[in-house]
Amino acid sequence: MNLLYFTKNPDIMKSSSLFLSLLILIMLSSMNVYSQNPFIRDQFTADPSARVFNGRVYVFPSHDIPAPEDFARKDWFCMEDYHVFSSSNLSDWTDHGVIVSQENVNWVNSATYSMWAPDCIERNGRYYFYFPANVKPGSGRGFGIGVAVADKPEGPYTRQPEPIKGVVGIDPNVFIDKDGQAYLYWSQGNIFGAKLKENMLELDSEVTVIKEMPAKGLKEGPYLFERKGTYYMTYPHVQNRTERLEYATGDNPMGPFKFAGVIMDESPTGCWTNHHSIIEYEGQWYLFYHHNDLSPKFDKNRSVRIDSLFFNDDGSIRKVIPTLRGVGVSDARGVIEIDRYSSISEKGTSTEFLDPTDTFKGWKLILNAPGSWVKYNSVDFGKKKTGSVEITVSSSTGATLLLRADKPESPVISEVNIPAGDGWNTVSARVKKLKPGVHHLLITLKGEGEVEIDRLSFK
Ligand code: FUB
Repeated sequence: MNLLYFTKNPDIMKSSSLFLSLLILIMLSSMNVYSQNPFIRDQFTADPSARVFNGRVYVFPSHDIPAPEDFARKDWFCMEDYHVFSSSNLSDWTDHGVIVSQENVNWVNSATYSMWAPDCIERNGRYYFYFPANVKPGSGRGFGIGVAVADKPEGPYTRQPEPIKGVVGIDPNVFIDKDGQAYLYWSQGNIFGAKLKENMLELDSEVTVIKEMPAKGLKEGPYLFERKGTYYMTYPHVQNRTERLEYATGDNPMGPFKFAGVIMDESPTGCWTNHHSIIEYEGQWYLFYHHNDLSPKFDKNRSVRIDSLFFNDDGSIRKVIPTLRGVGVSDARGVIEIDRYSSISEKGTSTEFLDPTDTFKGWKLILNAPGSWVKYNSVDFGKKKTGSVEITVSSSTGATLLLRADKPESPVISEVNIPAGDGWNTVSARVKKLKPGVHHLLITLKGEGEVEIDRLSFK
């Protein structure tokens, strides 16, 4: 296409700006817009390190990939680069692309695909991204921790030529205390810590084993934060079979820390690792963690999640129960993935992948017992009247769905009659007597039948 001609002809300029707006619209609508768990669904992501920078939440996860031909360990973690994601509402996420790749770090042994859990922190307007990886053969043993520096959270990042001296291990975590002293924590079976120099690139103290933590069982993935003068050292720990998230508290960033409790239990479905971070954003605390939602048969292909976290009055952390619904408010005019529900009836409700050969296509929800129901919390119906609902469904028997707002005893706002048929159809129905604002949505199967629901949206 001759771009010069295109931009000089006024008629074409008009249509090109229309074309551009359309393109932007298409790009926006194909963005990963999810306020449910997992919140990134076009790639595997793990070990989410969340940070609040300039009023936005940035997530620096590691990036699991299926093992390529040249990687012999098909049953192991395989990670070659890092993306960064950001959001201002925890519902709409932007992928800023790859910020560091094993191919462009001199000291990394790229045959090992070992770009494991990273972290990032801001100091004096610069962003320091810490990442572990296997060092090249002959230049030392095992994992080193490197740093890449940028002027913006989304990069571009400049890699330091060598990993940090004196550090052998994985899972870097950085904390800057109120007095400006920075600390680096990492793990290798146990949790280690040291002070960092002002330049954020070198250690400024001896390496210490963090004490007074549970003595037995693997501990990794440290994440330290401070709240009301208490330092919370949080970490995944294998107490029984797999990792659960625990925490210990102390009066000093280097401890000693006293075991204080469990933040999240072991995965009920057996995902061996968990790895997390904790932030406060706009007055609410959140736990970022991972699970193998998109790869239930292989727990080295994981996906990042968010749930709200609460403190008790004495500063202890309430256990977080993992949810599919996640956090954030869903726009009623957007796509509501009802299979990421808040709660379901005991009987007659299940979820399945839409296409088991391509899990990235997502899930469907199935209702197949009279009265079976699904509840989806926090849908924003806006300020205007809601007139109709469009629901993408499949039902070989035909079925009727009743939609209600907030409570099971609330009046029906829509009755959706789904004719019997093959494959997916979009069915519309009128919505009545629904007050504007944010509501929980309840969908109940009326009478007999079976229906599969992919998604819905209001108008
Ligand atoms: O993602 C690879 C490793 O698995 C991380 O470094 C650990 O924390 C565990 O999540």
